[in-house]
Amino acid sequence: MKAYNPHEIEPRLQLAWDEAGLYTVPENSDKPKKYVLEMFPYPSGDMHMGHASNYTYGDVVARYSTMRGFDVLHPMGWDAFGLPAENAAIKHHSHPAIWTYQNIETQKNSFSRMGFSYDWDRKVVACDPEYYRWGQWIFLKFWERGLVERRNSPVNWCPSCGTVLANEQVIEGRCWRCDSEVEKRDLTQWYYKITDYAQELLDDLDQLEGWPERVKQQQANWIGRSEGANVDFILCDTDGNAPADPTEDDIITVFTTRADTLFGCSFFLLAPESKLVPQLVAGTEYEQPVMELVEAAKKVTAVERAQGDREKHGAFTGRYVVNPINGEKVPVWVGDYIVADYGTGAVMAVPCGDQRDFEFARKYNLPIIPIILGEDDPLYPQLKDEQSRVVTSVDWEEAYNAEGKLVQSGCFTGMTGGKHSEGEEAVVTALQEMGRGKRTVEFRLRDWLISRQRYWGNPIPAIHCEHCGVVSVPEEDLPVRLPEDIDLAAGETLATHAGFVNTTCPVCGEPAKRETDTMDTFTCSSWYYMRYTDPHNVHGPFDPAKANAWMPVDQYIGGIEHAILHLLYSRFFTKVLRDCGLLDFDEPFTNLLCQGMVLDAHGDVMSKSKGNVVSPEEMIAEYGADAVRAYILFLGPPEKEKLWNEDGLPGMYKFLNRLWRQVHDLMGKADEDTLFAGSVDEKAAQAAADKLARERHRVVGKVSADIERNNFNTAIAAIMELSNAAGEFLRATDAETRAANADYAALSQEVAEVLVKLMAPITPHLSDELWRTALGREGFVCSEPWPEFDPEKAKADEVELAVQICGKVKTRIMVAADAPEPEILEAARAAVADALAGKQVKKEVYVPGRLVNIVAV
Ligand code: ANZ
Ligand code: ZN
Repeated sequence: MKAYNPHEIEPRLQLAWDEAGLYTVPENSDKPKKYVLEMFPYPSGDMHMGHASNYTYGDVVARYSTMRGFDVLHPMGWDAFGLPAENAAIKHHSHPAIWTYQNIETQKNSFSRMGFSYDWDRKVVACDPEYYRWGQWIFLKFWERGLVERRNSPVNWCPSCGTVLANEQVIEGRCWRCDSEVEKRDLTQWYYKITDYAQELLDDLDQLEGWPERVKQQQANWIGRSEGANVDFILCDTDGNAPADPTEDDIITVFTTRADTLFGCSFFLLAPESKLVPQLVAGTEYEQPVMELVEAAKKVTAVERAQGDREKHGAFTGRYVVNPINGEKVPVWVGDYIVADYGTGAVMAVPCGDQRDFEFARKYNLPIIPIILGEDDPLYPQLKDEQSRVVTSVDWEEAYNAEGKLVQSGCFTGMTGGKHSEGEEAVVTALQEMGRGKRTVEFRLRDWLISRQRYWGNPIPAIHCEHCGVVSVPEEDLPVRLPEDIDLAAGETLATHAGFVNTTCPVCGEPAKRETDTMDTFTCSSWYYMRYTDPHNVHGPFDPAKANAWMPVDQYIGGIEHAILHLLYSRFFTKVLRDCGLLDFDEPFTNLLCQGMVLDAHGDVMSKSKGNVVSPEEMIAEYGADAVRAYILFLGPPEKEKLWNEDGLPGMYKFLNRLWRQVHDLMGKADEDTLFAGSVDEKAAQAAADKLARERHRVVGKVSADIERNNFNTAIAAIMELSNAAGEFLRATDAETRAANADYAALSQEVAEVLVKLMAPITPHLSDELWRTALGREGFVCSEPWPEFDPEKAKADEVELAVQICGKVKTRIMVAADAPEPEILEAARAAVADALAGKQVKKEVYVPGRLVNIVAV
C-alpha cells in the first residue's frame, strides 16, 4: 500500500479528468437535467476563503447529482467588468483587460487545483465582446419594449468612484464598493424601468419556496409596497385666498397611508428639491430663508437624511393650501425630512399621528390637533362624540401611531382610525366622491439607474444625433466595442476618445456622437446564467430551447450580500426576457443557498489588514485540496457563519489518511495488519460485522438525505461513523479471517466501495485514486451510480438494554429488537436473578431501546 499523498494524486487526476472531458456537459441525452450554479466571481486576484467555500458547496451538489443519474450543468465564468480593473490599469499604466485576464487565469488555476468539476468549455467572461455584445442586444430589446428611459433627476454620485450608482448600490448612504459617502447630483442618466415589474417581483416571491425567508423579506421590504391614497389640496393665491374655480395648476397632491387623519392636518410640507418651492416663494420675503434651507438640504448627506432621529429643519413659504375634507387653510412649509422622489414629494403633516411631523410641530410651534385617541386616553371621554374641534392642540410626549378612535373628525368621529382602518376607508370614499382623492399604491422601489461614467464596462449602444435625437445602434452593428487604444492613466475616457465618440447617425447618415456611458456591471450578471446554457451562440444571447431545457437553475449558491442587488435584477431580467418570448419560466433560481462567512478562530472577519487571512492556496500546499474541501464542508451548516479552527484541518487530513488505510485494509491490500488486536474472538467478530452491515445502510441513507438538504457537515460526520464501525470490524478480524469467510469478504468489499463513493463528491481525488488502486476498478468514481440503501437493513435485529435495580446498572442484556415487553422483562429478571434473591419486586419500568429498571425491596 502506498501512503496517501495528495500532492502526487491531485494534479495527476486533475489532468486525467481534463483529458477524459469528464465535466463536459452532454447535450441531447434523455437523462433528467440539473443546473447547479455558484455566483460567478469578480476576478480580483487570488482565490479567497469565500470562493473556496462557496464553490466547494456547489461542487458537492454537482458531483452528487451526477452520481444520482442527472445530466448536470455546472459552469463557471467571470464578472469581469468593473472599477478595480480600471483603477489597477491607471496605477500600472496598463490596460484593464491585461489585469483582468491575468487574474482570471490565476483564479481558474486555483479552481482547478481545488478539483472543481466545471465544464470550462462553457466559460463566460463578461468583458469578452462575444458576451457583452448580447448585453447590448438585450438593452435594445428592453428599449423596444419601453423599458429604457433617459431622464434628468437627482442621482447618487460616488465621488471616489467618479460615477453614479443605483439606489440598490447605496448601502446606508455609502457606496457599496468603496464605502464613500454618496452625494446627490442632478444628471441625465439611463434607466431600466424595473418599477414596471414591481408588483410581479413582489407577488412571485411566494413562488420561491426554495429561498431563505430572510432574503425574500429583504426583497419585499426593498420593493416596499404601500397602499394608500392621493389627496388633492388646493393652493391659495399669494393673498391667502382659495381660487373660486381651481384648475389643475392649483392642485398639490399628497400621498398618504392615513387619510383617516385628515382632520388632524395642521400644516403641509414640500421636499426641498420640489420644483414648486422656488415658484411659491419667488420675490417674497420668504424667498431668502426658504432658499437657504433648500441649499442647506443639498449638503445634508444621504446618511444623515436616512437617520430618523436627526433634527428636522423647515421654513415657511408664506403660502397656504386648503384641506379638502374640511375646507381649512393650512400653512405650506418646506421640510428637510421629506423625500423628493417618494409619493408626490408633498406631505399632509399630522403631528398627532406621525412622529416626524410631531417633532417638526414642536420645533416650529405648530398645532398638534388630537384627532385619534386610545380609549384609555384622559381626553377620550371628553372628545369621543365631538365632531368639531374643541381642543386645538395638545402637549403630548410623542405622536400616537397606534390604532384608535377618531375624534373631532366631523362625521367620521367614532370610527376606528389607523392603517387600512374603517376610518381610512370611509375618508377615502368621501374624498373620491368629492373628486379630491383616489386610491393608489406606492412602491419604494425606484427605476434602476444603469449608466456609469467609466471606461471598463459594456458600452450603451446609443447614438446622439443633432437631427434625430437619441437613436439606437442597429442590431447588425453590435457589438459597440470598447476601444483598446486608450490611455486611462493620462485621463483619457470614452468621452475624450475621438475614434470612439465620432460616428454617423444610423438614421440620417449625418455625423453624430456615440453615447459614452457604459452599463452598470450588474447588467452583466443579470443574465450570465442564461448564456451558460448556450455559450457559443453567435446568433443570439442563447437559444431559447436550450435555456428552457436547462433552466431555471435548480440550485444557486452565493453570498447573502446579493439578497437585493443581483438577485432582484436577475429576477427582473428573467421576467422581461420571458415577455420577449425568449424564456418560458418566471423565476431564474428555484433553490437558493446563501452561504455564511468563514471567520477566523476568534470569530473575526478575515482581512489583510488584520493579518488573519487563511489562504486556501497555502492550505492546499500543505494538506492537499481534498482535506481543504472536506474541512470547509465540516466547519458547519453552509448558511451559518463558521469559525476556522487551526487544528481542524490537520484533524481532517488525519481522517483522510485513516480512510485511505481502511479502504486498503478492507480490500486486503494493506501490507500489514497493524489494526488487528491479536486474536479473533468469533462472537466479537460477528457482532462487529453485523454492526458494520447495519451502519453501511444507515449511513448511506443519512448522507443522501443530508446532501439533499445541503447539510454537508452532518453528512461527513455520518461517514466518520461508518468509518468507526469499519475500524471496529478491522480490529476484531485479521486479513486471513476476512478472506476465508465469504460473508466477511463480501461485506469488506461492499463497505470499501460505499466509503469511496460517499466521499467522492467531497474528496474527489482521494476517491478516484482509491477507486482505481485499492478497489481495482476502471473509469472515474464520480461517473458511477450513488450507492443504494435498504432502510430495513439499517435496523438492528438485536438491541442492548441496561438492567438496573433501583436505578443502579447491574448488567446488560441483548434482546431481539422486536421482542414483546413481557419477554424482555423476564429476560431482565433472569439476568439479575442473584441480586434479586430474597427480595420482592415492586415495580418494573421498561424504556425501549435503553433499559429495564426493577424496583425491589
Ligand atoms: C399623513 C399621515 C398621518 C401619515 C399619520 C403617516 C401617519 P409609507 O408607509 O412608508 O408608505 N410620506 C408620504 N410621502 C412622503 C415623502 N415623500 N417623504 C416623507 N414622508 C412621506 O409612508 C407613507 C407616509 O409617509 C404617508 O402617510 C406620509 O405621511 C409620509 F398619522 O400621511 B402620512
Ligand atoms: Zn440623425
